Amino acid sequence: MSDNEIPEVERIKRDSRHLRGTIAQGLLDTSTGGISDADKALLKFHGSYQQDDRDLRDERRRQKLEPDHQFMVRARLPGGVLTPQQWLAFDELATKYSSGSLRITTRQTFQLHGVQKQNLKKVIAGISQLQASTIAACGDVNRNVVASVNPLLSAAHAEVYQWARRLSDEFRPKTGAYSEIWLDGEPVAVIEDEEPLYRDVYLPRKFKIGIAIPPVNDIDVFAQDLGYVAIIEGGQLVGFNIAVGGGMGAANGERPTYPELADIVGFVTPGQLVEATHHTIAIQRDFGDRKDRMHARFKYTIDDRSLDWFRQELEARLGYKLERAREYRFETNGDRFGWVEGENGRWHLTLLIEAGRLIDRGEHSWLTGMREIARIHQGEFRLTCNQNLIIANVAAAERAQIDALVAAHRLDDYLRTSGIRRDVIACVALPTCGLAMAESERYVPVLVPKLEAMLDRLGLLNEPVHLRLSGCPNGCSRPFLGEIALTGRAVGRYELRIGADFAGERMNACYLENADEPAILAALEKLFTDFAAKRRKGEHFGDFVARTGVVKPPARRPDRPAGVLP
Ligand code: SRM
Ligand code: SF4
Repeated sequence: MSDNEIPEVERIKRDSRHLRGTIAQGLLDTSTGGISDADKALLKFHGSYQQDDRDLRDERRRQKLEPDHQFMVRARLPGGVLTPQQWLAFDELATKYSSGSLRITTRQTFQLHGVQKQNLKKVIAGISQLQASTIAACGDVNRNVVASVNPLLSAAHAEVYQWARRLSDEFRPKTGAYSEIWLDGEPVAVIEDEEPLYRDVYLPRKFKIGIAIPPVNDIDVFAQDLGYVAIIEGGQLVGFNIAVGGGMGAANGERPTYPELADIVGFVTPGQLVEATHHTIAIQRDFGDRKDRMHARFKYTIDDRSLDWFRQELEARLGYKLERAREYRFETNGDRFGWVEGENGRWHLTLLIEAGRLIDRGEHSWLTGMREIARIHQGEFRLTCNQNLIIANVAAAERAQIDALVAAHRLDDYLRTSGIRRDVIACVALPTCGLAMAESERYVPVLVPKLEAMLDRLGLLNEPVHLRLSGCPNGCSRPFLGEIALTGRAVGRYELRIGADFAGERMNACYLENADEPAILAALEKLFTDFAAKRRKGEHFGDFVARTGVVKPPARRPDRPAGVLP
């Protein structure tokens, strides 16, 4: 391909000497708070985005100042697990160098926002000293591998977590650029096979892997490029069903892009997992669209060629046929709150963290509270893909002490919450996200009380309903899997979507386009009223609106005619 045919990002990757670019020099330039455009693209592979505070953008422009450049730093925490020592160190980095919060993401890791350029190296090096990393937390590579955090921990759950770690380590970039730039590693000559899997141009687009353990689909396994459904028989992990080609992003571009759920193509044993993953990533490396980034996700590679093509290509590379997928059943894609006892008699407490934002605000001293808990806690912490938090592995005798701290810092919202508040997921959006068209995280405390009042009037206050908010259609809160979802279109305007199921196996459909709050509330009031009056026993809201034909949720791949978008 000539340079004219490929997007700028492909050229930047190719010419970057395995992600080095001029990042190290750019960090030393004190004349600006930002870095060059090429380095911005490469920095993502190191786990950071250059952003600016959009609340201040217009005012700074008026004052002829450069934007308020700052950096978001995302950690790579496979399976979302961290120790109390790591917690305390993240807390210290956030308090010293960021805008004062730790943000749990929808891929069960931490983001720090508002880091100034002069502190970026301290933060990334600081995270690396914690036996953690930021490498490939963003960028066109395999990202943080997510895994179910079902607090009903068992030996099989622990094994699944180890596989998530193994995949995360195996498929992280191997370039020496990371240690040279952030850890003062000795520069080494760039060698040809520095990246045996990713080579010099990495993947065409981001690639996401997750492992779910039925019956809890808390990672939304079908939203992953490559999802594994763990199959546990008689308490033993026997293998994984492979689901390929999921993704949530949808944007208005020259070519339509759309959300898509992954489809199951077979089964692998634990011993075959790494090899199957390697070849799947390599297939996307070799066949993904490198001319059009809007069409470069793995879901489009599969849609363009078919699931059968993928299965045959994978089997040819593996040298054996995939086994047939095994039976499984998901019941929910939400989290389970409160204390749960594990198989070995240890306890796990899941806390509700609104939009994943750990901050001291109003009566909630969440950052301080978690610091105090981390100082005494002997087990570990687990971050969930629903932006919540588990204090895991607690001895029965230590529960009371943890409960007291949880109550003292008002971390116990899970005890008082409504059914709709319990399962809200909201992406970051304004003011840091450069792509946000509308509020999301900051809209939760405005919108949810209005919905609660409405549900209360109808006797539905405790009814669990999965609500997801996104500031744009990129889908970072996986909104297309919300029983109710709002995706931002413009300031104060959203697409209202309804009709996903309760377990992350069916997407929703558009009910209202470009709607403002009064229109959204009026529509939901009517739908909730019908739901209260006409639902079947135990029926969830999403299933009700799909069954009664209020919306027609999209068909999944094998049942959909070729070329028809979901
Ligand atoms: Fe995302 C881009 C935040 C999970 C799909 N996402 C962004 C950026 C980096 C904006 C940008 O490119 O400038 C956002 C930074 C906002 C900020 O200020 O922090 C951003 N995404 C997030 C997080 C923090 C949302 C959250 O509130 O938790 C999540 C971080 C996850 C992590 O730890 O790695 C996050 N993003 C997701 C998910 C959910 C998931 O992976 O389970 C999706 C949908 C699944 C998928 O990938 O298809 C998602 N983010 C996107 C997309 C659309 C990709 C596409 O295929 O079209 C973009 C835009 C892009 O890549 O061009 C995007
Ligand atoms: Fe930003 Fe859109 Fe992702 Fe929300 S969904 S964080 S607004 S890119």
